[in-house]
Formats: sequence, structure tokens, C-alpha cells
Amino acid sequence: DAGAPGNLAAQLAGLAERRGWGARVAFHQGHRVWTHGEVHSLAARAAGVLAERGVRSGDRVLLALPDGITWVTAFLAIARLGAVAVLVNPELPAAEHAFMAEDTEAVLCVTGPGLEDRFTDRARLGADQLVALTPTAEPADAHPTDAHTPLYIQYTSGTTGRPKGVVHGHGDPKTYHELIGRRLLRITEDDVTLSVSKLYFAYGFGNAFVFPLFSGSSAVLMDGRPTPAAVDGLVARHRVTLLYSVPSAYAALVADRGSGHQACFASVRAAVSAGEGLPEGLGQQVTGLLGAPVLEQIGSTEAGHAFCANGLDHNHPGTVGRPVPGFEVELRDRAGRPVPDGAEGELWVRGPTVTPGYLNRPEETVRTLVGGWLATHDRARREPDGAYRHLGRTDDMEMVGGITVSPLEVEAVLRTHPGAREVAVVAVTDGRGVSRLCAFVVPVTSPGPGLAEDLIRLTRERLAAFKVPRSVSFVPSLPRTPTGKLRRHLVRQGAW
Ligand code: 3SK
Repeated sequence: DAGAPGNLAAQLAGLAERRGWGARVAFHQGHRVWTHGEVHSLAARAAGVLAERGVRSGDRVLLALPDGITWVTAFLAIARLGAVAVLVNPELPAAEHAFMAEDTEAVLCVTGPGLEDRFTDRARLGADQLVALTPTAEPADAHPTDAHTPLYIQYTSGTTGRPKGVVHGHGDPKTYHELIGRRLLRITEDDVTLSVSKLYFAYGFGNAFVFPLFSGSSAVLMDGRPTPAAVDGLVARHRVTLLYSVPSAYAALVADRGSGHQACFASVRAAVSAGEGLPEGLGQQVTGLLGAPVLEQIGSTEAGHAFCANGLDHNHPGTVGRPVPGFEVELRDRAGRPVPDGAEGELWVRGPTVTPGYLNRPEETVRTLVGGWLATHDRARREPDGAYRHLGRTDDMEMVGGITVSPLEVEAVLRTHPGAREVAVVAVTDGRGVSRLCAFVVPVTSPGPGLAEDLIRLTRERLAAFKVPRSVSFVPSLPRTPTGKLRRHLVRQGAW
């Protein structure tokens, strides 16, 4: 009963008041907590600070802060004024921040620690100044908006290419919560969330900002790296009930803690995995370790949150689940025709929160959004129960010796080796223009002699000869997007 989806900040403040959530904890950060009442009151005053700085409805304000209460109140303050928050990863290089500020014509940049020398060509407000000015500022009124009034912009480069700004409206967060938080995950006031994915990213924004504020529950905000020690320490300390993570972080957790149930995870009632495909074996190990179901889902920045998901009522491991109610999903061939049932195709989705388009990119908008349908560039197959099995990205295929190879198939074999923590297989072209399949492996521990030969032998035993990598390189990490999707083009270029 959040009311008609008008101004998001007003929707949430009104909901918290009507439901009596004022004194309930909304966010934990370090040793501090903030109640729902405190969050909405801080946000109204922070909106006063931004209004004093000249921010008006429709203006774009760039938010380059680490996860924390200041991020939350700054976002709600921008929303309250009817301005548009541009959510950016604070760790990006200066040139990418400059591009995003320019592309959105941001009137103000709210910056975090370490970014003091950024955005020198436009108005800036440091997080510490915002925090200092907020308590004494006059609360600002909520600007009237409707469900389609732009609320926030997130950048996506997908796994390739130049970043594109994706716009979402004031009505979208309520829909994410109704469809996913409430119906599929059955979040209640008593849940405690931990999301490895950060707030500036679509997955983290829904998990740790939208769902807690719409359900009267709480989220643990983590501004550092989600190392296994950080994750299990926070789960145990805050008695986390919902853990949202990505396959590479789950793999690190299992490599560190094993797959036998551990008491520190006793409070977890469900885990969610997204960002890239969760290998079935890893899913089983995570279930063993947490003693809770792992619900895989798939979404995108353009869709706002997940469009296919497993839920507590229906979980089909190895798939990304069924279409989220309200979303339609079609599998199409390259010519855009629907494929026969059971065949592989490209996933197209249509649904209530799909973005109207990219900022300043009419041509890319027309290519990606056709008649209200979004081309996801994911490949999938429909299972008899209506769940979708994710088969990688349309740009995942590699060409070697004139033959197309799915690197995912080779990676799945390499991943079964106990010495391999993460793997990526790509075609690399040598100085003579010859393409060879090469494996890049993050080893579990420092690689002993013979590990590379072992891995090659494994693929030779299980795969056709043309799918066997010609070399194995050990690397400390692989390039990934903030949700853990492999940046295959960077692996191909050897540039990370
Ligand atoms: O990356 C995904 O698959 C995802 C899943 C849920 C919500 C948002 C995103 C981007």
C-alpha cells in the first residue's frame, strides 16, 4: 500500500509512517544503525541542502559515493526534489566519470572520499559537507511526479562497448519490490539483507535499497570489498537472512570455507545469485555451505531488475527460473523469428519496468528496444517447466580455425578441476593472424607444476579436439563487470 506511485521519496516516507516502521532499523553500517524514520527525515533535510545548492526538478545530479547511509539519503534527497540521480561506480577512472557528468549534463556531483580532484569543471558537493549541513537544513517538500518521471540513470556497457545511460522512472522501484521482493522472495519486516552487489548497480539497488525500504526490513551496507571473511563476518554479526551475491563471490566463499554447512550462516533463509550463470555444481556447494536454497535469476540494467527468477515456491537449479510475473519472454533467432519450443534462441523481454531508452542514443535505443521488446543479448533455452536455461551471451561465441566454439562449454569442463577457482576461455589471435583457444585460470592456490597440463588433459578427455585450449595462463583475477559478468572482450585483448 505504497499509494499511487508518485514521488518515490514521498511514497516511501508515507509508507513507513502508515505502517509504523519509524523506529525499525532500516540500515546497518559498521557499528551504527539508522531507523526508517531517521532515514526519511535525514533525506528530507538533505533535499533542503541540495535545493540550497540550486538543484531543481529535472536536473541531473551525479552520485559517486561508496555504499553507505550518505548514498541512501542523497539518493532519496535527489528523488524528493524531482531531480534525477546518476548512479556511478565511485571507483571508475576519472575519464569515465567525466564522460558520465558530460553525457548527463549533471548540474551537481556529490562525491565521496578520494574524488576531491574530480569534476572540477562543475558544481561539487563532498559527502562530508552534505553530512555536516543536513541536520540543520530545512526539510524540502516533495516535488510532484508521476510513475514515468525520470528518477535515476545507470550506465551499462554490458560486457562490451561504450557506456550507455539507462533511464528509470519513479514508479519502477515499487514494481521491483511487488514482483520480486514481495512475491518471489516473500521479504518481511524481519528480514536482514546483505548484497555483495553495490547500490549503484541495478542488482544491488533493488536488493539493498528498494526491497528494505518497501518492506520495512533492513540492509547491511558494506563499503569495502566482499571478501569471504567480510561476508561471513557480516552475516554472523547481523544475522543476515537474505544473501545476494554473484557466482565469482560464491566461488570464493566456497574455496575459502568449503561446502559443509557452517554455523555462521545459520540465519540465512535464502541466497540469490545473478550477474552471470551459476554452474550447477557450485550452486549445490553454496546450498550445502549456507544450508539454504540458492535462487538464480537474470536481469539487466535496461529491465531495472530481474526479468526471470527462481522463487521460494519454485526453484529449478541450473536455470534462471521462469519469467517474473508481469514480464513476457520470447526466444528469437537471428532474423528475429520465435524459435521452436525447446530450441536455443536469443532472449527478448517485455515488461513494466523496461527502460524507455538510452540517454542521447536514439540509434542504439531503436536497435535494442523494438516494439517495446528489449533485446537482452543473452542466449537461452526453455525447459518443460517454463524455466529458462541461460546459455551465455550472444557475443560469447569464439571462432577458431573457421569453427564456432562455445567457450562456456570448455569453461564448464575446466571448472570441474579442483585447482581452478575461475576460468575464462577466449580465442587469441597471434602475430601471424592465427586464432587459438586459450584458457585463463585463477588457481585456488599457487599453481603447482603440472596443473596446466592437467587442465589441458581434462578438456582432451571430455571435449572434441578443436575445443581443447592450446595454452593455459594463470592469472590473479579476471576482468568482470560490477555484478560479476565476465568482460570477455578484455580477456581477448589481454587488457586488464
Ligand atoms: O545481472 C543480472 O543478471 C541482474 C539480476 C538481477 C537484477 C539486476 C541485474 C542486472
